[in-house]
Amino acid sequence: MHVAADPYPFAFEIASTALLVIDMQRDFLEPGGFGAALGNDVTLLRRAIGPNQTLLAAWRAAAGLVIHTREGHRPDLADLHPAKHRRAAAGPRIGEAGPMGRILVRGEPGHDLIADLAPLPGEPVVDKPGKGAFYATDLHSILAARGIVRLIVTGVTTEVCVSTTVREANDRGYDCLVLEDCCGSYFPGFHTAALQMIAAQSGIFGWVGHSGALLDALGTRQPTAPAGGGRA
Ligand code: C5J
Repeated sequence: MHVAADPYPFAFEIASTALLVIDMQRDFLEPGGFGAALGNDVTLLRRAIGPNQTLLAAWRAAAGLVIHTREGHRPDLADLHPAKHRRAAAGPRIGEAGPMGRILVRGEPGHDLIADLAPLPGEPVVDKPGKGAFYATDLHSILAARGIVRLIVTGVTTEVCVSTTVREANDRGYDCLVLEDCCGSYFPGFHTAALQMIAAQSGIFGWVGHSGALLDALGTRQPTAPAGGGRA
């Protein structure tokens, strides 16, 4: 199977490819969460929800493996490096009380995945203390155990956790396709630049495409209604 992508079509088999949905958490996407408290416009991230829902439905229907990640820390913050803790001095810090519980702490409401993209039973959820999904997690083992060699990557934010994960995956030998409409950033310019960096130099970190092209490859894209509600 091939998906139209930049810099050239992405070849994959469903059985050896996982859909990796990065950090679609309430604290990043919901009004009143951590991201919003830092002054960010969460609508820039929420644009990715609908395309992810459509993609998840198609990928699940094709019996593809779905893995979700969440950025967060142990309640005792033992896995929070002081360097990470010190930053974001202008806003609420990790572990402090926020509108949806302690910020980016496992088990708190804000740490959870948004209801629109809730995992199904049996879909692995990887809790990660860092930006990259491979750092200090069992993601590599989960993928190896299932014979996964390619990743389709979506989620937030494009230039932070999506980008870091793709770079980590690249160095571990995975081919990654990042779907631009299924990712989001509080900074549109960073979103564009991060995607350009992935596909530049003949795909130095991977491929960039659109979910519509993947739906086409899976044969599940709905035909667009003719303009003006034309009749057949
Ligand atoms: C951030 C993330 N932006 N999931 N996390 O801190 O990209």
